[in-house]
Amino acid sequence: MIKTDSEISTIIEIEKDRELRNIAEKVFSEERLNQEEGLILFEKGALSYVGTLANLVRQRLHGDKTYFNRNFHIEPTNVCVFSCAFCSYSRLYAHRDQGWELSLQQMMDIVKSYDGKPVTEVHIVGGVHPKMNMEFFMELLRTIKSYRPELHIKGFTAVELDYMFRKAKVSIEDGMKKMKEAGLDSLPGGGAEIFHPEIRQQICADKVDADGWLAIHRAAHQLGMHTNATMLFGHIESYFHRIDHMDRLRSLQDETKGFNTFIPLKFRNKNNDMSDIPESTLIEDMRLYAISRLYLDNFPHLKAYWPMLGRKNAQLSLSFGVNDLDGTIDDSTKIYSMAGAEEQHPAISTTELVHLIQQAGRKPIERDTLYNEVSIAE
Ligand code: V47
Ligand code: SF4
Repeated sequence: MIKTDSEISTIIEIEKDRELRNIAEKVFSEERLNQEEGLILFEKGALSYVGTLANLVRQRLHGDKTYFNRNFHIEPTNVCVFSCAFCSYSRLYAHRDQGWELSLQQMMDIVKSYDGKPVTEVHIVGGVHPKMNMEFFMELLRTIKSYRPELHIKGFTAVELDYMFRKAKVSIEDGMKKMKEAGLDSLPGGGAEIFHPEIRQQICADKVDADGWLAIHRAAHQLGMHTNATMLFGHIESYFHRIDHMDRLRSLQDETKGFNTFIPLKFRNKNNDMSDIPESTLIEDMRLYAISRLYLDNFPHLKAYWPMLGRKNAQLSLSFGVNDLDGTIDDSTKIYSMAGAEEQHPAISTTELVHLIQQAGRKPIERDTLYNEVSIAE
């Protein structure tokens, strides 16, 4: 239900903390929050307070609309040259016998298994395999496009692309151009983790750094492609590192306007080198969604990735600023189940996703990757 201006004024007035009241006034009058204010929200903002404000912003941007799409994943390999401490999924090249490597034919068999099904997007993401080079992936892109031209290909994190471009000795700009020409439509948001070097050095020191990640997304935006951005939260980062991360994204978005969606990813602690770190609480998770909705004022969409968060918590996040529940992924996406996510067999039917959204009092809208409405589910 939309709150009236006077109801919101009341919420502000009963807050005793002057700094929090000032922030609410700014949100109310659509003014941008600065880094200090973002930190204040993390340090002092009660869930109910930040949630009410975030819900106001979500309502202003999207009304009752909550989006989902129909997609499927291809994970070409889990062999990876990198060894991120939080990763439960990858196998080093030396242990590749314990992992998987799909051939072009096997990946096309996955695409063909969706013949006649109304999917609009394929999301391609995996480990960074030293032998799967740019040529190999351009061939995959061309083959998918010639088989099913209307299927949107969202593929390859900035980490995968950075490695491919370096190996092929092409500049970021030329590499992106070539991938686009081969059929790549947009980039997923993975690989961002936490940008600040104090944390990045500890959790994923050997892969592309913040500037490299941002440069790849900038190059994609300059070619007219849209991309997403993630943040891996709830491990060793502090509130300061979260705000720093979001601030770097907000600055690039001011420059290019190429980001569609921000996707916070809750750190899951099973089967990885950070298993001793307890997972964040549901209250902290919801506060993070709300504060990111307030801080990232130039990001149109905020997505809860339900295979990682669990479907019930994803449903709850719709009251804390989230307006997108990702897709009806009906394959076995392994990166999350291996890290201990609630959803061990991530499959959800469109009917179930529509119900989840309706139960939260919202209007489910099927979208394509670029948020064009496909149909309005009743
Ligand atoms: O970058 C790895 C994360 C990401 C763990 O753009 C983990 O639409 C939690 O980015 N606990 C890759 N997270 C996936 C990704 C993504 C997912 C869904 C939609 C989109 C999109 C992008 O997975 C990695 C990393 O941050 N991850 N291990 C873990 N233990
Ligand atoms: Fe490799 Fe990605 Fe896992 Fe890091 S998170 S080890 S880059 S698969």
